[in-house]
Amino acid sequence: MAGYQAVVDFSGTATFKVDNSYAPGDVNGDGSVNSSDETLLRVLVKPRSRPATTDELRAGDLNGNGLLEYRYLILLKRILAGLPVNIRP
Ligand SMILES: [Ca+2]
Repeated sequence: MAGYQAVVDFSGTATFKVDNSYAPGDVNGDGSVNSSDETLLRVLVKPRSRPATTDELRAGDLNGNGLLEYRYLILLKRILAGLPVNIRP
């Protein structure tokens, strides 16, 4: 599971918000976008692959349409190459 664990020790009332942070393309959630993310995305876009986790979907869904699609591999390759991407829904 991507993300960080935090140990919280408190007394009384406390309010805190935990927000999963992710970067577009950081599919494995390790804090950087690299070929490992491309490898994982390549697995996840296959029709019979395991379902993506919520964080994997957020990071790999490069146009925000709620899906992981094969065409995102091309976008991810462009991101890795430092090239501009034109992301469309
Ligand atoms: Ca990564």
